[in-house]
Amino acid sequence: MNTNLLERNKNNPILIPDKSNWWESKAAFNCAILCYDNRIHMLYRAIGEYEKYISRIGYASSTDGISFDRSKDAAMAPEEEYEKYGIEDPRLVEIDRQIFLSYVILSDYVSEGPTASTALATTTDFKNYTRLGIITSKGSDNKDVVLFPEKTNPKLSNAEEKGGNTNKYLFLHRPASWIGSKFGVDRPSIWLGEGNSLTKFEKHTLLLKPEQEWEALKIGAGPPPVKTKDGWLLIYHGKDTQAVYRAGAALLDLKDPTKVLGRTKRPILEPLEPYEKNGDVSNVVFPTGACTIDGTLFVYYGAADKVCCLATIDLETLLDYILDEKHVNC
Ligand code: BMA
Repeated sequence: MNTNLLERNKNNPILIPDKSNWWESKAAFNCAILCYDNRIHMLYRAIGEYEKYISRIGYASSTDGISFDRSKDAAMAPEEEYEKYGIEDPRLVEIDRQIFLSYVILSDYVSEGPTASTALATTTDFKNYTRLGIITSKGSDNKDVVLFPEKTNPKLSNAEEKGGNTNKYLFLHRPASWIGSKFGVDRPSIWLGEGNSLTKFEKHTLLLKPEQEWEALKIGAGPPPVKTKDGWLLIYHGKDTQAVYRAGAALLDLKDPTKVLGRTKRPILEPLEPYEKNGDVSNVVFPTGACTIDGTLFVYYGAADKVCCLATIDLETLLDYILDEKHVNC
């Protein structure tokens, strides 16, 4: 396996639990990233107790993408009734100069094996957050939801709407209950949804399903797709039968993101380092944030559900690799 395609930052982990701050004293992981107004903003999942395992969201920011200054208070804590079992795994995106975060909410305590839904919020200052409600369909047990940073008109809309502004909001999601013959897939897969509003996605296309052994149980989107000259770059995770989480990458057509241009057969990152192999959930690399700085792709990931880490790669190199992999597949 080519597990060293991404290069780990030598300062890893770049963010660890803060024992002096109760709400993030046990774990600080799975961070969202957004480059916005010359700063790199981070929202991360934080745990302060293991009894109920209720997640909150912390905020930190940086000028170099490596050293982060964190805020003392949680950026978001459960407030709404639907958030009462915790708010997890934020993903940040900017659409038309507006900042949005999607985040996971649960139907019960973690110990009870809850189902998941995904909610949306917006902020202008990373201090105040306006809740926009739940955006996944009822009963779909749905997480790993990421919004595209631009409205687009995928081919699947063309037949229906001709003329006018037909651009749609797009998101990727992973409805765990959408399996069986009706859905054409036997394991939780990544779907592309489109909608006229950010809170209602109506039309869905199956995009990627588990194919390799390292993806055997399920796959899910990582950070929101990154726009590149060759297509939308998607970093995603796969879980295998031994519960190991690894990262892979795919490239989607810019104009019609339902079209997959290439996909890595082998993981581009897998648990190797002690901070990835041992933690609250061992053997996990879980990418949730990305940004490009001077041609280098920064991929942020949670390691072992404990800490936040960074790995980088020259963007061109990764794009070439994904397209090469595709050729190998042919
Ligand atoms: C997923 C999510 C992530 C977590 C990962 C590994 O289902 O719950 O928050 O990092 O499992 O435990």
